[in-house]
Amino acid sequence: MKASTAHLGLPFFDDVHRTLGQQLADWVPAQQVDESDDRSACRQWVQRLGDAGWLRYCVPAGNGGALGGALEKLDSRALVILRETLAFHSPLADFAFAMQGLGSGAITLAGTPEQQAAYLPAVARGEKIAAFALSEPDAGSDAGAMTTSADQADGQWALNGRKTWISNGDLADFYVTFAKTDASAGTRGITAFIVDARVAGLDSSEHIAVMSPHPLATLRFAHCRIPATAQLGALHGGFKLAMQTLDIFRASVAAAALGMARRALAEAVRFSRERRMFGQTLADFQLTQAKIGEMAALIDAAALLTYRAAWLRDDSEQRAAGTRVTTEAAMAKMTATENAQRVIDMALQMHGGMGVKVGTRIESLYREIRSLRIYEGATEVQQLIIGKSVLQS
Ligand code: COS
Repeated sequence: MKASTAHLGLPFFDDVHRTLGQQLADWVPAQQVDESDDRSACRQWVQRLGDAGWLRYCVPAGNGGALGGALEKLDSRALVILRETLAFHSPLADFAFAMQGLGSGAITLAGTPEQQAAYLPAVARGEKIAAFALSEPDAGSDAGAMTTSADQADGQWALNGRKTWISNGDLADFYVTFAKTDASAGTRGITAFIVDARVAGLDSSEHIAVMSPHPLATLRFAHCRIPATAQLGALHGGFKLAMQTLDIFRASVAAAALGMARRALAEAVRFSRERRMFGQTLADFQLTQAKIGEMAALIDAAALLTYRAAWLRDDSEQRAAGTRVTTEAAMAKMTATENAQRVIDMALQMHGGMGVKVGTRIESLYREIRSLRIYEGATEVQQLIIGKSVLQS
C-alpha cells in the first residue's frame, strides 16, 4: 500500500519538501525488512536509510546534511514528512530514523565543530547509531529531578547513576547523556555529555521488553570516566539543551502518529469496501460512513497542527533565531498522538475479529501507537506546557 501524498500540496511546504515526500513514498514500499527481531531490524533500517540518503535530513548541511541554503539547519518540515511516511509503512523504520535525529540533535544544536565533525557525518551515513539519555527511574516527566551525577576529576568527568527507557540502549554507538553537575541547582545544574558506548564503567546490558518491541535498555554508570572534551554545550546548560532538542522532535512524534493514523484509515477504507454483510458492503452502512468521516477529520486536525509546528520552527529559525515554538510543538504532539489512538481504535473496531488477530496491521498499530502518548513528554506534560503558556500570555 502506497502512502497518499495529497497533503504535500498544502502551503506549509516548499517544492523541496514535495520532491522529498514523493521520492520517499516510492522508496519505502519497496523495502522488505524482517522485523521479527527488533534489534537486528533496527540496525538494518539504519543501514538502509543511511545508504539511501534519508538520514542526511537528521543533520545540518555542513556535516553531511541534505539541505543547504536557507534550510541548512535541521528542517522540521522534512523531518515531519519523513517520519509520517516511514511510520505509514513501518513504525520501526520511523523509530530508527527518529533516533538518529533525536540522539544527535543536541550535537547539531550545541556541539563544537570538532564534535559535530566526529559524530554527525557518521550519523547521516548510518555508520554510528545515536541515542538520547535523559529519563531516570525517578525522573521521567520531572526531568529536572534527575540524580545521575557528573563530577570533575583529574581533568576528566566521572559519571555515576542510572538512565532508563533509553531508546537504542545497548545498540547505540554513543549516548547524549544529561547529568547533574550541581546537585543543588535543579534544572540549572544539568550538563550534557557525549558518551561513547564502549567506555569502561557503562553497562547497557539490561534490556526492557515493551508491548511493541523496539530496542530499549537501562544504562548504569559506575565511575564511568569520559574526557573533558565530551562535555556538550555550556556547563549547566543541559536542561535547556534537552528541551530545545525536544522542541524539534516533539513535532516529529506528532508526524509519526499521523502516519500510523493515516495507515489505519487506509486499512479501514479498504476493509470496509471489501467486507460484505447483510447484502451490502460495510462501506454502504451509514454507521461506517460516519466513523470514516470522524477518522478523516481527526487526522486532518492533527496534520494541520503538526505542519504548523514544523513550519513555524523553520520560519522562526530563518527570521529570528531563538524564537521558541514549544507550545505549538506541544499542541501538535498531544493532539496527533491522542487522535491517532482514537482513529486506530475505530479502525480496529471496524475490522471486528480480524482487528485483534495477531499479525494483522491493525493489531500491530494498536500496540505501536500507545507509547507515543507517553514518550518525549506524556500528554499530561504537553497539557501543562500549553496551559502555562496560555496563562502567561
Ligand atoms: N527551550 C528552552 N528553554 C526551556 C524550554 C525550552 N523548550 N523549556 C524550559 N526551558 C527553560 C526555562 O526557561 C527555565 O529556564 P530558567 O532556569 O532560566 O528560568 C528552565 O528551562 C526550567 O524550566 P521550567 O521551570 O519550565 O522546568 P520544569 O522543571 O517545570 O519542567 C517540563 C518543565 C515538565 C515541561 C519539563 O520537565 C519536561 O518537558 N518534561 C518532560 C521530559 C520529557 O519529555 N521526557 C522524555 C524524555 S525523551 S523519551
